[in-house]
Amino acid sequence: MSVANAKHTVLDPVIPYTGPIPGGLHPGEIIIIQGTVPPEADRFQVDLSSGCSTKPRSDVALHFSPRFSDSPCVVCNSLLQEEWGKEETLHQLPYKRGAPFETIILVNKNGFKVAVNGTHLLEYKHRIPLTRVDTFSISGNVRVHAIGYIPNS
Ligand code: 9QG
Repeated sequence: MSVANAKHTVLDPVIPYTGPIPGGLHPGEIIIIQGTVPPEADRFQVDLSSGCSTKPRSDVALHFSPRFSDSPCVVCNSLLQEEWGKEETLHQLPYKRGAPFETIILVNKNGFKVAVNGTHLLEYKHRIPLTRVDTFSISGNVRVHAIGYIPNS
């Protein structure tokens, strides 16, 4: 699977980036993010949201946040009516400061599956119906070369 398979790609976006997910998200679809972590990175985050409002802030179905300082981890959560839910923290970090990465978010009926550099990392059960998710954002300490949307066959 690569961005070459993508139906829609966004190249070298300025960070922070927010844009529509073409056609919304359906089971079997994949979002690929190719980027590089800057050498001094503290954290970055990918958000799959319901709209792009900032005030009030849109609900976030998947907040995926790799953190590099102190105890490296990946935190996932959802934002509902401007309140964060319970964090799901994985004390494992496949990203490296200064290194390129490829992250794949696979959309399933029951949740999101995330793989980094070809290895499964985590699964996050849906807390917000997929039908509400239409916006992709990436922000924080990250450089992004390409975002690709691969439809379900
Ligand atoms: O810290 O944790 C995820 O549970 C919060 C952070 C928040 C999220 C949240 O401040 O930060 O990571 O989108 C946000 O508001 C980001 C930048 C308990």
